[in-house]
Amino acid sequence: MDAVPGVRVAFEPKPYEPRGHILFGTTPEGLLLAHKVEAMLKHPANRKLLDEGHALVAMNPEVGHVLMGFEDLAYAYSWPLSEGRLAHTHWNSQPLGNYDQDLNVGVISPEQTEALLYTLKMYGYGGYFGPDLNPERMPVDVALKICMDAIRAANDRINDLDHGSILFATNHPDKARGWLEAYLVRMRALHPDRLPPLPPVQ
Ligand SMILES: [Mn+2]
Repeated sequence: MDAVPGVRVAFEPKPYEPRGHILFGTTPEGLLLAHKVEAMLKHPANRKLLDEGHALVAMNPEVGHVLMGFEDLAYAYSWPLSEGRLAHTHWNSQPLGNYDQDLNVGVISPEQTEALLYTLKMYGYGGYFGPDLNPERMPVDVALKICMDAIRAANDRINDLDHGSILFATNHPDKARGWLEAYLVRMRALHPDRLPPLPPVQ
């Protein structure tokens, strides 16, 4: 990086496959690598950018890789966000562990997709959403359209939530026991009016 100063790089950890264990395979390890590499940079142009608070080693976590490593999706992305190191995002879905499946967004654990989107929203993430797919039994263009639709639909669900009440319930659990869980059940229901009404918090 000192040979070509001023270029920001993004690191995408993957815990294993094809190797049994890959160095810096998890999100926290990727952040440790970022700090170690930046501490080694000497070129004045790089030092100036670092002194101004820019991150030069950023990250591009992939949903599937994060879940291969049994990390919690929303928490995993929140750390690079908190350090201004989320340069890009790779989207797909994946069971915990297993091989790198690159399934379409939201095929597995769609609520995890929404939890991640909520975290990105709270940090004001304005970067790219890169589908990283290996579609099964369908052409690539069909898979891409489905994934972009899945992200748009999940984002709509997130944006429609009652954020004031969610923050109140999160900050005052003693005054909102079970409220958030019951609320999210209703917000995911096709016909919430068929469920018993949920009293508002406060
Ligand atoms: Mn990827």
